[in-house]
Amino acid sequence: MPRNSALFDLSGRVALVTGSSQGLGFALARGLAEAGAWVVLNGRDPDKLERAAEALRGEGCSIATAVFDVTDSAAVAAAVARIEDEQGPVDILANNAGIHRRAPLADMSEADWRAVIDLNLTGAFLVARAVVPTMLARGRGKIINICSVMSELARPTVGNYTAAKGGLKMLTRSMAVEWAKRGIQANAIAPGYLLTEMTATLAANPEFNQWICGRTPAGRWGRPEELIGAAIFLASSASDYVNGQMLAVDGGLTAAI
Ligand code: GCO
Repeated sequence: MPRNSALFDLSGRVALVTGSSQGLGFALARGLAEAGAWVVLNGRDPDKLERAAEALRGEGCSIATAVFDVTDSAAVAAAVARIEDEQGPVDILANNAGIHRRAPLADMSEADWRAVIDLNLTGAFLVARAVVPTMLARGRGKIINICSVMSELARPTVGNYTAAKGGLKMLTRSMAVEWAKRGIQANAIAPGYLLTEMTATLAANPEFNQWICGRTPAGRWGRPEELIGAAIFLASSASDYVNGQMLAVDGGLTAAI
C-alpha cells in the first residue's frame, strides 16, 4: 500500500485517452500527464491531434499520439500494438471519445442512431478489448469510461446518446465483474453539463443556459478541468478497491429533482 503522498502518483504509467484532441479528453490528458503519466492522445484528424500534442508538450507533458477511429477494430488493434511497442503496455485507458447527433427519436435517421451507438458505446468496448490482454497478463490496469448524466437521465433529442451512455455505464460494470479478480479496476465518470466544443451551442442558447443553471444545484456549468481530480483518483492506486462505480461530476445535477 503506497503512502498517502504516492497514492495519486501516476509516474511511469502509460495512459491512453481516446478523443483527446479537444474538449474533455484534452483536459483529462493534461491532468493525467501533470500527475506523471506518459499520455497517448488519440483522435481521427492527424493535424488537430498534433496541435493538441504540441500544446501539451509545450507545458512539459510527456505526450505521444495515435491516430485511429475507435469504431474501426482493425485500426484499434494496430494502434494499440504500436503503442505497446513504443511506449509500453497501457496502464490506464480513458474511453472518452464521443459524439452527438441530436434529433427527436421519431425523426432520427438510422445513420444518426448507429453512428452514436457505434462510437460512444461500441468504440469503448473495442479499445478496452485491445488493451486488456496486457493488463490481464500483468495483473493490473485502470479503465475509466466517460459516461454522462445521460447514463441516468434523459432529455428530448438525445435518445441515441442516452442509450449509448446508459449502455456504457453497464459495460463498466461488466468489465468490473469480469476483470476485478485479475487486478483491473473499471470505473466511470459521469460529467454533468460542462463547457466544451460539444456543448457550445447549448450554452450559447439563453433559454437552455438558464435551464441548466437552474437545474444544477451548483448553479453553473462545469469546466473540463473539473474532471481531473476524479480521473486521477480512478487512474491511481487510490482506487485499487473501487470497481464498477460511476462517479458523477455534475454539480449535483443527478442528486436533485
Ligand atoms: C445535451 C448535452 C449532453 C451533454 C453531456 C452531459 O445535448 O444534452 O450535449 O448530452 O453534453 O453528455 O453529461
